[in-house]
Amino acid sequence: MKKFLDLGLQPLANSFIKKKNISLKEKKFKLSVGFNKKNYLVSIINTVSKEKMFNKDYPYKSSESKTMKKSFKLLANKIKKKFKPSFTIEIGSNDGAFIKNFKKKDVVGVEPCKNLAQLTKREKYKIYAEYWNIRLAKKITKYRKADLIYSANTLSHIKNYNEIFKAIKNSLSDDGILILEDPSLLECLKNVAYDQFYCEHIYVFSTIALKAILNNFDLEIFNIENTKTHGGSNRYYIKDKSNIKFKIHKNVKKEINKEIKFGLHKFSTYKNFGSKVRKSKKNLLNIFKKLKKNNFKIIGYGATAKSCTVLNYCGLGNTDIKYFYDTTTYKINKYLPGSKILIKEYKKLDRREVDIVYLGAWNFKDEIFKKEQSFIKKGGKFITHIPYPKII
Ligand code: JHZ
Repeated sequence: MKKFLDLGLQPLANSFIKKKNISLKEKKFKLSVGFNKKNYLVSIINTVSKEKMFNKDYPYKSSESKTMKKSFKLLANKIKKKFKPSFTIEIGSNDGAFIKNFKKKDVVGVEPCKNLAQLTKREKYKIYAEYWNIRLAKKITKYRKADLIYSANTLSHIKNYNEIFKAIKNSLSDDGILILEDPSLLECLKNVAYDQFYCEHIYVFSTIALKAILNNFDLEIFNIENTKTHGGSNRYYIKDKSNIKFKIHKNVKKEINKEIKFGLHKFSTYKNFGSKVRKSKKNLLNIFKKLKKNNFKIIGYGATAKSCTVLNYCGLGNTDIKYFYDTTTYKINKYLPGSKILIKEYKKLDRREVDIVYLGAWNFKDEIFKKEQSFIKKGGKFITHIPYPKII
């Protein structure tokens, strides 16, 4: 593994601080990112144990955004129509945003964050509040194998992918398929979205890396869709090599060619990305410096895990951004890790109170701009660092 990016010392991205703990010393971890030239995998170098990150206090809920809820619903309907699965497993079911679109008897969820698992269990869905592994997979599929395994934004969080894919392979029926969805490394590099790297995101996958890993399990990608979610993701349709029901779509080759053309197989591409990230930091800090000189009132929008990386890497704090708005109940009245910026309950942006807003949730820019039309019409502005720092 060859390092190409050093993002400094970072707290756990979702460890929001309670007021009573604000003066306690936070645990911080080295965050650097490397490239494995054997299988093209990009991953963070020092990982934190899963128990520290995914436990009963996990704050992130997929249903918090209209865009996500809608996209899960559309996908579930498409899958039901196209593949007609009689038994579906979701790995990382979060608060149920995806599985709630299925009949209770046809689906089970796996969600180790007990607070989230509880939300879906309450609605009588079958949820295993455990980490996905071979033992659990055997338990779930003892009487029937899965026609479909779905997992979005989860496998990139799990260090031991060998165990994960073995468990998946053992759980699929003969014609069964796996659908994976995770941020695209190509989009991450194109957008200089270095904030896709934080403690939880152990991997940001490329197609070429995933292909190399899947090959070890006789699994293969048979189709790929590029989606807009989370700043540009790929949805991979995967099957066992022995499964001849599905032909390999030309999209797969197309995506691989795009990645090779961009240079995702070469270390020099990542080195170049590293320089772009350092430049991005410098330019973002310059923007804040200028705005502060003019006494503009700046707040943040969306206390994302991603913003934890940006704020801590750039050294931005509560003298730069007064507070953040976020709709997630669990985050409200807590402080962002590291930067210690207060998170307030969301209310519509008011031009009389705010001049400029840092987009922590830049991936929901369209949804947010739609919601904040009146602020924008009255001259309110946003700061984003994607694809380069600017005021919009
Ligand atoms: P969002 C999380 O990352 C963590 P984050 C995790 N590791 C992962 O992989 C991705 O999700 C998928 C708020 N918001 O989705 C809600 C508003 O306040 O970009 C959320 O707190 N108002 C599992 O945290 C945050 O922004 C709004 O109008 O980087 C969005 O977080 C909208 C749209 C969102 O993921």
